[in-house]
Amino acid sequence: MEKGPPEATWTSVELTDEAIDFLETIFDEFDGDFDKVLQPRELEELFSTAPESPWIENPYKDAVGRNIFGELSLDAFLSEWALMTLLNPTLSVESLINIGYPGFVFGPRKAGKSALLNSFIGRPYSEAYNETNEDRFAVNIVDISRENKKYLVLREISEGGVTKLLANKKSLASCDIAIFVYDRSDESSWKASYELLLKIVRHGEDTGFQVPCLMVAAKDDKDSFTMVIEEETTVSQDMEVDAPIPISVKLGNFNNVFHRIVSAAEPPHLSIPETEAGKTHKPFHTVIDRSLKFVSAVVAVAFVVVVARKNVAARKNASG
Ligand SMILES: Nc1nc2c(ncn2[C@@H]2O[C@H](COP(=O)(O)OP(=O)(O)O)[C@@H](O)[C@H]2O)c(=O)[nH]1
Ligand SMILES: [Mg+2]
Repeated sequence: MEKGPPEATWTSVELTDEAIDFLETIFDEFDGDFDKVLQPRELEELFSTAPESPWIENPYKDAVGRNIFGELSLDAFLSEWALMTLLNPTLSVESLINIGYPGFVFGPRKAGKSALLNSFIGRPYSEAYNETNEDRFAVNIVDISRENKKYLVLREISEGGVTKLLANKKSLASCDIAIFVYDRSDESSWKASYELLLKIVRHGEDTGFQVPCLMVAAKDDKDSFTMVIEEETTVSQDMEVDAPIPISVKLGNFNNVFHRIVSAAEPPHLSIPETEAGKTHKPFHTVIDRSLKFVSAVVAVAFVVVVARKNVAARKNASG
């Protein structure tokens, strides 16, 4: 079979600005002394949550240029990802997954999803409502402890986007944590968010791709609707999901929400809710261990391909 140049296979995948930023953010974050190169020690730290650094052996060890101290520039760093993508896409995806957790943010219109994503990347709060019309990602680092940093990739899913998402049986395979946001002052927002939670939990029970879930009670600065606490308690008890986390982006009260999101995403998964039907239908629960291995065909592959393409562009520039 005739094989085209590797570039030909890479260019078929769409890339996003968020994806490009992702690996650059990683590089900068682990470049602790800001010298624009990653020392072997910094690289080791970067992969400290992976089973082992994927680049300590050949073909990766000698594949890219390093300076005399064995340090990697950003270009070399991106080139290693590109090579890994080419030679071993599975390893590439797994390596990316090991340093990040993808989470989906569900909730009805105006619940406060975008406000949550914006605050995650340090954007100021805005009173004005801007509808989110397309896929929106927000990526940042969450410090669990000094040694344990995790990349959390939040993806806002509009209420209308849920049906499309769930049309694919494996859509939740690329999700480590599902977050359900609602406006605590608005009963219909709460009801809609609860319906979404049920939908996702049922989908998980039907497909085997079960996801830990967290509920976020947004706009805690406003008066809650009367029944909210009672209903929240009932639901969290019935579904065996943690009590909703109250936050107010407006007042800057986050109640440790990002930390709690990452903790819930990390195995072992203690926050997987169950419907009544699910409880009586055990097999799915026991068989499927949604470990990180499955995760993120969508997000991670996008990232990987970005690097590959960036590298192609860089090489073209260099040779042209
Ligand atoms: N009072 C108050 N309003 C908020 C808060 N967070 C978001 N909002 C407002 O609620 C509206 C909808 O927020 P947005 O995040 O865009 O909702 P989304 O549709 O779920 O993405 C906007 O006008 C925000 O200013 C909050 O913590 N307190
Ligand atoms: Mg939005």
